[in-house]
Amino acid sequence: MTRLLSMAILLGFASINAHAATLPVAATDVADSWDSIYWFLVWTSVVFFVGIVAAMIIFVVKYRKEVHKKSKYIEGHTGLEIIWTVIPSILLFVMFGWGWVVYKDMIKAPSDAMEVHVIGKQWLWQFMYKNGTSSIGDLYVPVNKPVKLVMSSEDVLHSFFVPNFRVKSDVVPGMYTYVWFEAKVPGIHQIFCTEYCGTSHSGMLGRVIALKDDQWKEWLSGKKIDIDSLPADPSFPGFRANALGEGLPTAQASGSKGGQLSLAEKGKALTTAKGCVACHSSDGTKLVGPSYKGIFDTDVKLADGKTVKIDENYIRESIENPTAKVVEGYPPSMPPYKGLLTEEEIMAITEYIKSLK
Ligand code: HEC
Ligand SMILES: [Cu+2]
Repeated sequence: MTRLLSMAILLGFASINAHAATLPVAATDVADSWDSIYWFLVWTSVVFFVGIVAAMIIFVVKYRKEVHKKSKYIEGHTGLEIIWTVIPSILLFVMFGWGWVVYKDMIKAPSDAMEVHVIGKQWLWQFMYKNGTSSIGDLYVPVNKPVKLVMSSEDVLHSFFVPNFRVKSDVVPGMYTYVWFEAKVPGIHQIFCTEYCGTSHSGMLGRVIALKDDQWKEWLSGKKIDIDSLPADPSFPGFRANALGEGLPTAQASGSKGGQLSLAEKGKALTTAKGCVACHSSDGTKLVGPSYKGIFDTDVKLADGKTVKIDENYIRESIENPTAKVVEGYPPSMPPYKGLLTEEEIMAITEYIKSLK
């Protein structure tokens, strides 16, 4: 019997060790925090598992039928009841509180975070940087700088996941979701799509290329970086950028070509091309509609008396479905642009409005 028990325990430890070997590199501070919680949960479970199974086996042997024909009837035991209520409650509160604190860290991007726009589509990741550069499959970021991703999908539900960073978020058509991280390990980090999104879902791979600051700036200004010379992601050595990526216009900056418009400049051009300028000014002047100037990140009063914060999702909704939230003092006369602008165009216009401080 003891042999069986020790074998079970050994097996338990063996599987835990095997798991430790497969936890991906922790390349952000949040990853370290999640790992601590993870190990706390694992070891709490091990202690309870071993304790409960051991007690069970001991009782089965000690109180077997040959020794105790009839069990004693126990009325209740206040001390025991308090113990088995208080200890698990404390443990649950610790798990909840600790998880909550780390979750808040993971969700709330620092205000100085560098923004990159992400579009998920069947079956690749497209990244758009403020200066107008874009890349497919590979996301270039500087190390030791907070980076905030503003993400949307052009078709179906996707989910953006970087295991080494321990951050993940669904990427949803028709709205923006966010993820932020601060990479502290330079090199390649695998990106997965973790929401089944069709035939080639498993090929919807990508890589975060975390570069030292000066190298990152070089890349942004158009210099080619030899990614293949960087060491492969040690956590996912078998994976590549994008199984379908060959033949795609890959991921290099074009900043040096000159004449490249920044994302905000593209947005500005679009507001002319799409006729927005007929009703909206960029200098604070009231036309048919409110001016774009300085509206981002402020509160706006609506015709129905409610107040909402102007963020990316509000701007998107105002463009695609203007009557959903009508600004106080203005007629609901803006035509809906749903389906008339691509995901990229909406992002560029949003960047333009954000840039008008
Ligand atoms: C025919 C005039 C007209 C055109 C064209 C127009 N809008 Fe509007 N827009 C308005 C009016 C009026 C409002 C205020 C009422 C409302 O919220 O619907 C508004 C509201 C907005 C808001 C919310 C502003 C705030 O302060 O809360 C945004 C953002 C916006 N429009 C963007 C655009 C963009 C981008 C385009 C072009 C693709 C565009 N609009 C084209 C008339 C127009
Ligand atoms: Cu996907």
